[in-house]
Amino acid sequence: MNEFVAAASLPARCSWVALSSHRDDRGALVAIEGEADAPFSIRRVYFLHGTAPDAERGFHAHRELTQLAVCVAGSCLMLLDDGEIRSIVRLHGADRGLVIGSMVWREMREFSDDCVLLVLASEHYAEADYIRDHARFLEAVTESRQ
Ligand code: T46
Repeated sequence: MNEFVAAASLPARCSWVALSSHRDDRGALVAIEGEADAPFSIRRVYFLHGTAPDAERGFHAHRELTQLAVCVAGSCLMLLDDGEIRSIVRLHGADRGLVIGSMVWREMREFSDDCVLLVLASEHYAEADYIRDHARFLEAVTESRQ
């Protein structure tokens, strides 16, 4: 993945969210509230961990789902593609989240050994919401613009 990392422009329906870290001499605490930090009501939480450094994940878009991804430990790269803008961003730091809206293709690579990627989701898990074929994704994006 040799494309520009931390591209200036994100695809539509994607944005960074700054998360407040409550730090004192005991350490740090980061809270994420639905309909505030996350721009949706949180219906599901999952996290990726123990990912092999050469593993590639994602390779899909969601028809309806919006998510907020926070790399609470380590780092990984995420490619985002809305059919018009294609960006690669590095996720790292528990004080910054990435909102990934509907109809955004994502691919994840270059997980650090210690990477823990926390994801808050707007809906329960539904395989029917996934588009796992990139050509079909581009067709659906084109149709939605007509
Ligand atoms: C996404 C990226 C960032 C469940 O049973 N429940 C769940 O909530 C999820 C997310 C997954 N699963 C099962 C389905 C598969 O058997 O866990 C297995 C791995 O899921 P998947 O191959 O979709 O994992 P990733 O890392 O490719 O994608 C995941 C999310 O599925 C996806 O929504 O945006 O992380």
